[in-house]
Amino acid sequence: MRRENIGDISTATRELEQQPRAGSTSNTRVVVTGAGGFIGHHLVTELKHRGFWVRGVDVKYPEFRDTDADEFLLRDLRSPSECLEALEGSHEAYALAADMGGMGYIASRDAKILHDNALINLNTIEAARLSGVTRYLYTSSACIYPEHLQTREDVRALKEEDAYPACPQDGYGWEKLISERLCQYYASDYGLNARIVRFHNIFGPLGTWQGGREKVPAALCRKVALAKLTGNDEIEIWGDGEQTRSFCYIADCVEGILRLMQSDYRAPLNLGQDRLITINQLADLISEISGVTIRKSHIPGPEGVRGRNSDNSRLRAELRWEPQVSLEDGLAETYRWIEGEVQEMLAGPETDLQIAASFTSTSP
Ligand code: NAD
Ligand code: GDC
Repeated sequence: MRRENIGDISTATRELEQQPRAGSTSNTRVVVTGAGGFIGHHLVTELKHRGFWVRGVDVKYPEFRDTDADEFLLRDLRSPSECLEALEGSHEAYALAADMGGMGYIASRDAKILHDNALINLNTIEAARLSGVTRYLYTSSACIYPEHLQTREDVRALKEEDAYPACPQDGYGWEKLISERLCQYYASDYGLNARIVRFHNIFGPLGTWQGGREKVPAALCRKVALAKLTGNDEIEIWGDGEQTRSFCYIADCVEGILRLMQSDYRAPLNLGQDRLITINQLADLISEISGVTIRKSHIPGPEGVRGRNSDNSRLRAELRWEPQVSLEDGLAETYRWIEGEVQEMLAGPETDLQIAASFTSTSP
């Protein structure tokens, strides 16, 4: 069953909050902030599989599936008092809430993103300290790495120590870097047992695939699916498509988060794949999976860094593990889900068709 997005929190929507349910085998009470979002939703599901009692917190319910959380609180974490309610009584906290999106979103909202995400993280970590949380995991980003190390397609993979001297990407990256420092200061000054993970472009089913926040794997799956289902074989790609990235499947992301939380490793750690590919190659892979031939049209758009890859040496050394799912397998799952969503949209009312038509020009 789908839930509607809930933008603002009202008394009425709070009454929808779910009651605790049976099925927890661990006494550990875990809070996941951003549990209405892509990674948070999958993380909640996996924590439940592993027997934890889980509270999800977000300003909205998950968009595509019901949550598996025992309790789901609609709270705005920019508010200190709502953060205290969110963290109250918890033992472990995963801090995922953020105003975030792909390049089409973060490239043009520096002030709002830095302001809102700083409030979220300042309030969340303080509430965790006051609530006596024993383990805390903060989700940072590859966007904290200096832009001048990411100017070529054949970029050297980024090691954790490359973060300094700092010159992060956009207001989004600056906030992530300062919130990393915040975790480290809370650890040294207050003894907070904190972990910091730096994600590199995570993708998979149940992630945002339209509306402006989607990252390139979902955007290209949507465009290829539209090409297949409408017969218009042209898809638009921002830039010349020779920019490079690595992409990590959601199941690996969740596994990595849980391994890091269980470990004793406290410094920032990359979590991503280390296979570098161009955006044009990514489009070709998705086209192959879909079974439809596409024509690429390169148009101006926000490109971000020219190349970015994850150096996984420290990840392998510290967690004795690295992401396992191939890009092909991950994309096949993701494409299948997005094609189903697009199909549903095309079968929907006229307004949805108008949205679909607008996707033929996607430059923001
Ligand atoms: P997402 O946008 O799907 O989820 C973030 C959630 O935070 C959303 O559901 C949103 O409603 C919630 N949120 C925003 N403002 C809030 C507020 N004021 N109070 C409560 N909740 C609020 O993003 P995601 O892909 O699931 O990312 C999760 C975390 O990982 C984020 O911190 C993000 O910056 C980080 N990250 C993700 C990626 C990626 O590739 N997905 C890469 C690097 C870092
Ligand atoms: O949006 P993104 O996936 O974010 O874009 C990757 C590259 O794909 C960019 O160069 C972009 O121009 C190109 N691209 C081509 N066509 C399209 O239709 C499209 N849509 C999108 N979205 N991109 C297109 C991300 C941040 C995240 C997060 C991760 C960490 O940057 O936006 O918030 O923190 O990095 O890895 P990307 O990889 O630049």
